[in-house]
Amino acid sequence: MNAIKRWCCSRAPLLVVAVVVISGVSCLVCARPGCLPRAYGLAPAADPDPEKCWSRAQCEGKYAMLLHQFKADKDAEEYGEFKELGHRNKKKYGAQDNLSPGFWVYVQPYWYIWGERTDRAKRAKRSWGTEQIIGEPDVTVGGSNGNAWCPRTTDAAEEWLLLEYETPVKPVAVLIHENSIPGGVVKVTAFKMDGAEVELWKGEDPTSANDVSGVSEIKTKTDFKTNRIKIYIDSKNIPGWHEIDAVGLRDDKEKTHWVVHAVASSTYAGDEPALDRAAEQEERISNLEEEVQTLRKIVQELKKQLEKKEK
Ligand SMILES: [Ca+2]
Repeated sequence: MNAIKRWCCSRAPLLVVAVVVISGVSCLVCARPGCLPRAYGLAPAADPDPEKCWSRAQCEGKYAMLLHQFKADKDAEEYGEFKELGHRNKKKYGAQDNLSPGFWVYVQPYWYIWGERTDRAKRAKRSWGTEQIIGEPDVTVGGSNGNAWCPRTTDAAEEWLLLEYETPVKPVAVLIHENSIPGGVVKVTAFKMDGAEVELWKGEDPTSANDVSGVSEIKTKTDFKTNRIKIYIDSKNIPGWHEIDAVGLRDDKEKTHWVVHAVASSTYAGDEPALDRAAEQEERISNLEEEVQTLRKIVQELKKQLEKKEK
């Protein structure tokens, strides 16, 4: 035992020096300090750039209107660093609840659930549908207009709009064009590129409920990029059919961006169309593929057991 202690004590300073040198050394390939210890499992891996993950998760523009994004580091063990899973209708997944049906894509360490496939035929615009909020304002006179979004009921439910913009920017203002019964907006949030929802503003709508119409300019200071904004409307407590024509996002270079995709809590145009047939078939095929893979594993396992018995 004493011999072991002597050996260890004589080499301990050398070991300490080695660990310090390795943990501080820059990798010869990527020149990042600490890369070498991570490669040997001595330090946790840094998360990849969330904006790059988001960009990859769109699958070269195939998917749009991000409904949910959440972290699931351990799923890399099953799916690797990238997996396009297809359409799924899972309301719950791990700690996540109330998930909407959509197209699932995994880019380590995030799951993305997209609401739309851009290669599908676009349906005709419905008056007061969510799609009426897309693009620049096109209601020129205050008052109810089918070129604006309107919720299903006057005052029966809390309403919200989730709006997607083409490019992530640092916003300095959100411009809400309220063409009929304004005054209902009570909160505006933005989603960071890692999926976190951040409150930008909360309070009384700058446009009065007594006005015919107006543009509520919500000024904000953010130190992060976003391409998704959520607007909350206190429809229950502020009576009337609130209509919104368009929502601009002014960036830190004073350029205003307009909505490219949108979903809402409800719409006066009626229910959102049921899952289209192509998505239904895609989901059935994906489920069958998973079942076939599971059956293959079971058959292989049974074969092995049989071979053992025959020997
Ligand atoms: Ca409009």
